[in-house]
Amino acid sequence: MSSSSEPTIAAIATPPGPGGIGVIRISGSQALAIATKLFKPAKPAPLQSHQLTYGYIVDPLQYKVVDEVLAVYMQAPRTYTRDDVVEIHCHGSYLILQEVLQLIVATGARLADPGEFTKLAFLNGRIDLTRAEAVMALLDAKTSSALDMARRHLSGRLCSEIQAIAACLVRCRSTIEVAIDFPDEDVEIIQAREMTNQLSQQAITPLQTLITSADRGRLYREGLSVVILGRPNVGKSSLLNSLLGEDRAIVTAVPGTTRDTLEETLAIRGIPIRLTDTAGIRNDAGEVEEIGIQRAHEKLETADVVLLMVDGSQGVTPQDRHLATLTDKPLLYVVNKIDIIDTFSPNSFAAEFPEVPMVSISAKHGQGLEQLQDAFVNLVTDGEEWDPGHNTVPNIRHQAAMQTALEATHRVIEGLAQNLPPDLLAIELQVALDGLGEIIGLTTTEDILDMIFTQFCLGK
Ligand SMILES: Nc1nc2c(ncn2[C@@H]2O[C@H](COP(=O)(O)OP(=O)(O)OP(=O)(O)O)[C@@H](O)[C@H]2O)c(=O)[nH]1
Ligand SMILES: [Mg+2]
Repeated sequence: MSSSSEPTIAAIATPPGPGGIGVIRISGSQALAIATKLFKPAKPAPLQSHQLTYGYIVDPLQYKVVDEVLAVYMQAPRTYTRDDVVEIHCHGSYLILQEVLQLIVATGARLADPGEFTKLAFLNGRIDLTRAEAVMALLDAKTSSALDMARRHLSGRLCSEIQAIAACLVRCRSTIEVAIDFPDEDVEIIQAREMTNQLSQQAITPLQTLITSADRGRLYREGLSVVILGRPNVGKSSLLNSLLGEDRAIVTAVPGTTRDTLEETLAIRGIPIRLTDTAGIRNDAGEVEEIGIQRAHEKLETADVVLLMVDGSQGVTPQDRHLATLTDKPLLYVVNKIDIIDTFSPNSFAAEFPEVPMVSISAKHGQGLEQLQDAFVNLVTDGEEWDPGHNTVPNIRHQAAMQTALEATHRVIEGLAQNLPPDLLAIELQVALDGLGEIIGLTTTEDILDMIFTQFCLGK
């Protein structure tokens, strides 16, 4: 816990804009003293810890009631930061909140930096660094999968997995230190094979699983950019609309309807997607459409996956074949308008792009959309079953530190095989341990902490 010389900090903890309530949070040794000067309970009595009290915020210089509020004092250490905390629930008006915050600052608090409350929770030892990061991931989560991942970290799951790996490394290091201290012992202190097994099973394997999981997690957290590509009139905009479930893009029977790129976000089986509809690509387009086609080409550059659409009622044309050569991104081949084909024979289409997974749909009537989504997920996950709710998913920072730990552990195993002196093995083990320490915040530098916490929003 911070000493009384540490400043008491304050911030508005709710988002800007009108709302039912707006909460101001004060944390630090002066929190109660400041609140007592400004908050007047309706029934005069001292604030009781962890109890909500009804009253008023009164400007002490002007004897003016600024707002009718509820206040809660939470005595350290059972608080978010482990310091004394007071939260004042005002009316959710930005002007009122600003006024109250200014009074709090005039009474001795300092404005909190972004993420400073959570940073205190970390520095005061209430949560490890993975849990502090989970708070931000939780606030940031845009899909339920991202939320599941954040919840898992917040529950301390990643931290405990890392601690289990570290415990194995620490055990090995202790043995190695004995070998360093007693170099002349006859008995072989380091049982190389036994130690190699332990390191493989209890460090290498779990680290590899976590590192792979991080890649998958990024997919579910950050999502993919997907572009629908095709000749004019094949039904690209219709597909965008049916995936969105609303008439977002203009659809007409006139080729060249879409002249600009149009981007929308949605989720396919929990994967966030930025889906771009493009102008149909053809040679004899007018000036505006030509610019749209140029933009479509640009979009291809940044796409992660391309949905190559053809009009099934027209068969595959030379122009369709040309489009398939425009990109080297993973392709999903979408045969549209199967509702107006008398006898649809998938094989004749599948033969066109044999390497590319194919689905047949009717964008207009919503047929085949489930299969399209399945095929898409299959394509981007290499067909691997993966449930974001049941995997611990490190973020990119954790992943980099895990990679360091993994490589160092591999070097220990190589060193054991080559009978290297124990002090060299100890150094590598320490590198691995430092990597793990960085993840949970034991060996993290001030720069990295700053980088993490400044990404938070104010008041958190
Ligand atoms: N029968 C049938 N018609 C469809 C289907 N999908 C789209 N269409 C029709 O095909 C025409 C063109 O559809 P759009 O979605 O505008 O096609 P587009 O590829 O976006 O066309 P451009 O923007 O001109 O490149 C419209 O008349 C749609 O109603 C389908 O699955 N079946
Ligand atoms: Mg269109």
